[in-house]
Amino acid sequence: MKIISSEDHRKHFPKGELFGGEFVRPFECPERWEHIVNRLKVCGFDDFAAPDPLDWAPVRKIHTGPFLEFLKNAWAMWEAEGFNGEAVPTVFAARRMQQREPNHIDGKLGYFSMALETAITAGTWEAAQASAAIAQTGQRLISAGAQTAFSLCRPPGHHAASDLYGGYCFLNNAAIAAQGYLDAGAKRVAILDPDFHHGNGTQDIFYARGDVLFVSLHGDPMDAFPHFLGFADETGSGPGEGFNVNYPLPPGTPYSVWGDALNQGLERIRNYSPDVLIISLGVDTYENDPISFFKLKSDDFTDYGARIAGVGLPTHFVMEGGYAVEEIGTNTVNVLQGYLGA
Ligand code: SP5
Ligand code: ZN
Repeated sequence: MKIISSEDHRKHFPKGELFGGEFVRPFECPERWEHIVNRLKVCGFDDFAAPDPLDWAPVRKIHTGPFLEFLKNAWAMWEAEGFNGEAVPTVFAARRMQQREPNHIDGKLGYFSMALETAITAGTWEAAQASAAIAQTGQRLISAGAQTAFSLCRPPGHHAASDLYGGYCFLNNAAIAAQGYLDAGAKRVAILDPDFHHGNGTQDIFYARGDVLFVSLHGDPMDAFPHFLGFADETGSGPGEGFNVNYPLPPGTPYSVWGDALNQGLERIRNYSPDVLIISLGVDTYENDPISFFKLKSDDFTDYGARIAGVGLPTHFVMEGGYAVEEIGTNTVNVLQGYLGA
């Protein structure tokens, strides 16, 4: 299995994440990547490749022009204001307020974000572009005939919508890959999102489309981030009706229950008969994840990797979340090994 990866992720490493009313060291940190790479090497994965340059055409179909322009300029605008800290919003276009992009960076940050734990720093935009290129390079390999690939993306992507960042995400890597498959001739793409958090960005991007099926298993938004999307009655709209499937699950969910929802999701994917399956691979479902509440054990990741293989589709793994840093390598590579039958 080809692993697509780049050191450029290091350019995004904010000093602070707003958590419990304090700025703490971010849960989403560069060591996550290091632990995964180390574990891959220990387990004999040696087929590493650097990403190709980013192709902007699919990116522009997923994200709006003003949003891309904002991400490109945000840090320079923030610095020009003379602020000392990292770029974090303080004001939002909440209910009954205008949805118009302001001129001032304070307004822009609020206008384009869905959460304020995610700081923008000097290197954020470069790292986000590299992460999208990593997803896209995996897509090209599979579009050219490979059965599988692992895009080791960082920063992650599934909370990013067409014009929103947050939840540690800037560009929606999995959505950009999905668009790439369609542009390369695929008729139908399925995205399975087993990250602990609902993939609100991916859902929103494809909500009215029938050419991408989105299936997500996640902490019930009544109890878990992102809190405002991911309910079971969100089934798609217009031509996308029936092509959005959410499995919100309660605090303490063990693998026995999670695995039943996975089986249902995989059955839905089989019936859809897609050309390719993208896995938004977050491993924050792990029992010791510091910000999540499912109870999966390390061996469960191997088991569900095998279940994914059972669907028999070309499968593209795209890295999302997972914050139990010591175990992130084991849990991530277990999914890949389960898939490969190793
Ligand atoms: C890609 C991804 O996994 N993003 C997750 C972003 C979560 N950000 C906010 C988390 C707030 C968690 N509050 C947990 C309380 C634990 N007691
Ligand atoms: Zn997550």
